[in-house]
Amino acid sequence: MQFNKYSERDLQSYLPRRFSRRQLLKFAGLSGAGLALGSCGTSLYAEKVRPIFEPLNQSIEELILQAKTPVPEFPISAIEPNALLVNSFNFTPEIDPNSFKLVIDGAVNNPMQLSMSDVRSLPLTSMVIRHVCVEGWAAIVQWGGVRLYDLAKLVQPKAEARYVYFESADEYYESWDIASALHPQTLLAYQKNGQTLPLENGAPLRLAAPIKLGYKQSKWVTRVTFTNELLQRKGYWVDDGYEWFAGL
Ligand SMILES: Nc1nc2c(c(=O)[nH]1)N[C@H]1C(S)=C(S)[C@@H](COP(=O)(O)O)O[C@H]1N2
Ligand SMILES: [Mo]
Repeated sequence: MQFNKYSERDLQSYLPRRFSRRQLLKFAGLSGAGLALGSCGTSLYAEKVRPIFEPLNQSIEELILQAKTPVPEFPISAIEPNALLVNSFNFTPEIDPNSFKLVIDGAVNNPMQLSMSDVRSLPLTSMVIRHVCVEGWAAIVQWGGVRLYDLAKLVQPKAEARYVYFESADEYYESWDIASALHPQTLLAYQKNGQTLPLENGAPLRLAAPIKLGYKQSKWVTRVTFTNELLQRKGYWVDDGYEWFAGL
């Protein structure tokens, strides 16, 4: 990982401002219109991560600029290991992490399917934040995972993308405004309190962010879809009258 000695900003100045679609496909180890990001687990790390140093298009960068202020995090010592209550409204899906593929599609230039090893090869972001459930409980939790922002840099949302939909394996679904989804503390987490994310908390991938209420934080996310418009189906609880934005 030779990238570590440079900041992301430094690196951007070394790279062309825009890759052509063909170049991007080449960097991602893709050919033609294929979707899978390198099916062999040993394909070059550097080639895979390179596109995330590519800036997003300007109109989306401007949109998310306002949402970039980080929420203060807690020290590791503040973690409340037993306070996070499992809150699952449907069944608990069984997902084999070895065959699992996260689909990212919709209003993006490079739709992709990522295996968990693809996801783990991207930079790991860790944060200790408070999870707040409208049912009257909260918990300080450490989450580790990939920033949605970093995934967005891989798939390159189109300039007109405004919302992000999350589909879950238990038929739960949610939609977020793109600024909140691409906030630096919005993760697709695969670790909880320093350990592999347990199945009941949404393994292999769940949303985690300090800027939204608990019901926005979908567990067992299988598909992330960028859209230009908010669809009629907005969210599992939202469609029942709960607030859509649900900011903290
Ligand atoms: N797919 C899915 N995601 C979900 C839920 C669910 O039932 N299914 N419950 C939501 C609610 S209301 C809360 S508070 C959190 C709870 O996360 P936890 O079970 O890991 O504590 O998950 C949210 N995400
Ligand atoms: Mo909740």
